[in-house]
Amino acid sequence: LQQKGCVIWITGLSGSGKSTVACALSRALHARGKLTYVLDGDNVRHGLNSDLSFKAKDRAENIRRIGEVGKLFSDAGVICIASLISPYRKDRAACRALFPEGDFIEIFMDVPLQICEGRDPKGLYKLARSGKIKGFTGVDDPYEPPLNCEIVLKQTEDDCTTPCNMAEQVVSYLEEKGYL
Ligand code: GGZ
Repeated sequence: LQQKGCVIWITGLSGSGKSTVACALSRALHARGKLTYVLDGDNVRHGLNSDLSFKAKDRAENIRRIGEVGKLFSDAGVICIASLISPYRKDRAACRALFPEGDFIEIFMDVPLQICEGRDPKGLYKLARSGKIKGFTGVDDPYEPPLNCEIVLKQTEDDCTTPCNMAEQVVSYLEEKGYL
């Protein structure tokens, strides 16, 4: 097999830019001739995981299934990019445990809630604040940031880091680690 697979697991709040970075990263890797597949929480919830709610137990199952599917891709030599909120440390740790050392690369979108909420592309924070959505991550449901992840992609009010810049940071990491 020419390509070594892995899972790049992007965790962070709704609106933190996970899907955008996943997409930019996928393009950057294609440009280098690599096979990738993006598993996006929001998309997978329309199909494979359409039976799952946002209660803690169902979020855990969402993450478990995406981890298992990611492992199948990784075993096939594909670079799988999983982007989902995955708010609980123990669920992410359980996913990590499925992979050989080094093949689970956790990325934290370190973006303040205020920025995510300011973006609110689907108006979900607004609905959550007005009580129309219950158990929304960051509003009335917890988000546990990683304590020890491979990459932190930080965004603050006054910086102009783009999703492409962020994707390039990840590409450099993958080069360093021999995945490219
Ligand atoms: C968090 C929610 C919720 C609640 C709907 N909490 O930013 P989005 O809108 O487009 O993507 C979010 C998506 C979260 O799905 P995940 O599979 O990534 O979540 S988890 O890993 O926690 O299982 C958000 C939308 O669904 N959404 N209700 N209550 N996000």
